[in-house]
Amino acid sequence: MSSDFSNLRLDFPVLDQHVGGRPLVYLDNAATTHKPRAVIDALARFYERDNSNVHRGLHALSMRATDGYEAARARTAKFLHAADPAEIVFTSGTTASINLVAQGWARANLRPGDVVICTEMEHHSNMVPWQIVCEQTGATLRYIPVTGDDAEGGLDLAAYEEMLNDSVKVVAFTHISNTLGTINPATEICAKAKAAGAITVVDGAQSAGHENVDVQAMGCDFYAFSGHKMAAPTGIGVLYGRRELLDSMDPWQGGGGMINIVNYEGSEWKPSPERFEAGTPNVADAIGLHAAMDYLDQVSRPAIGKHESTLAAQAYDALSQLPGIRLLGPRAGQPRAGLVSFAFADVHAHDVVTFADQDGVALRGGHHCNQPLMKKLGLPSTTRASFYLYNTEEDVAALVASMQRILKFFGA
Ligand code: 7TS
Repeated sequence: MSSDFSNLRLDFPVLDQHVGGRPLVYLDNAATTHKPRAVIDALARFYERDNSNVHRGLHALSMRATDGYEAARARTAKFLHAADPAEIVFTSGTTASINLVAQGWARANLRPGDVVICTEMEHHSNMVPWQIVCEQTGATLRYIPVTGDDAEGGLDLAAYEEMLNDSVKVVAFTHISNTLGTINPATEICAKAKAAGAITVVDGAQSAGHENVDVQAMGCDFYAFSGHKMAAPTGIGVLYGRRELLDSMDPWQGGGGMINIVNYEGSEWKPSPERFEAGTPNVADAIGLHAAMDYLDQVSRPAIGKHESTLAAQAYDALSQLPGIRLLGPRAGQPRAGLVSFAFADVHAHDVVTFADQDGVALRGGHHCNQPLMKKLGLPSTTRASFYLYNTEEDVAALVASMQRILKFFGA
């Protein structure tokens, strides 16, 4: 286990470049993270030696590809402390995983009068699928409010408790907010939902690669995440589902690989997880995900979370000194994940991001797929700096210097 973060940058080839004549300072990790050499090598090895379709051939390459794909599933179960690899469904990402629950479980189980609860801080990926399925079934969608003028109070858990009753069938919430940096009390939220008889769907897009996740200790029914936000390739994601629930669900998509028997009259499904993986799966990227999990655990996920939270807290403190700045999410000294979201009174986030790019600092500006929350907070957009294991205190200093230059330029 290594907790020396100063050299980890060297493991990421893409970071070895200049932007705007300066060494790249990549602070857009909540959108996507970079890939270490170990992951790039695992992908290249697969395509150079083992490339084949899975579960279909009895030839050597197909067997190797199948073994690699299933080993990735077993590794993912271990990564999440799931009881059984059959509880791991590979998808294309968090969005696909949540849609699978909405269309696979909720569409079949919701009735008019039922209630789905999500929160005001959800990414559109954990909001729109519930809007769609509520429209389809006649169920009602309610939101746990976010408190504080700058959303500094997080979720209103007292309001959540008041919302819970027999009609609530699903509670879907993000573990870590991609817009605020808030860390939600997932175990507590799941326990309360379970006591009310609702299933829980946790959006783990911003948590899976940043802290130890134990789905059994958390007590969730479903947990979704994307590989690309945790050092793995794009195009691969995971849905963890409790076996009993997955086995109760009909497939969402039909095709090859998910059936036991097909007749002209009808078909019989395989059990989970194959039931939910119609068509040729993303074998190479599952193998890349496996390599990413090994890499992250070699560094140590709790240490990664601590490192990036420390950098975010430093950024929060330094940025709060700047004139006309409004910082969102937890206040200084409160627990915060590895990102900071802020807005200047007189400079639009798109200008901030464009100017920062000239300094080699990559940021995200916009609504972060959280339009309703932005509207509630009275902001068109924010600028967001999000950290990962390869970022350093020097990156925080570069961010702050760039923001100072921009404010000066705009005479703010
Ligand atoms: N949920 C959360 C909390 C997210 O942050 C994101 C992506 C998603 C779901 C969707 O993940 P996908 O891999 O299926 O697209 N968040 C962001 C972001 O903050 N900036 O770009 C993408």
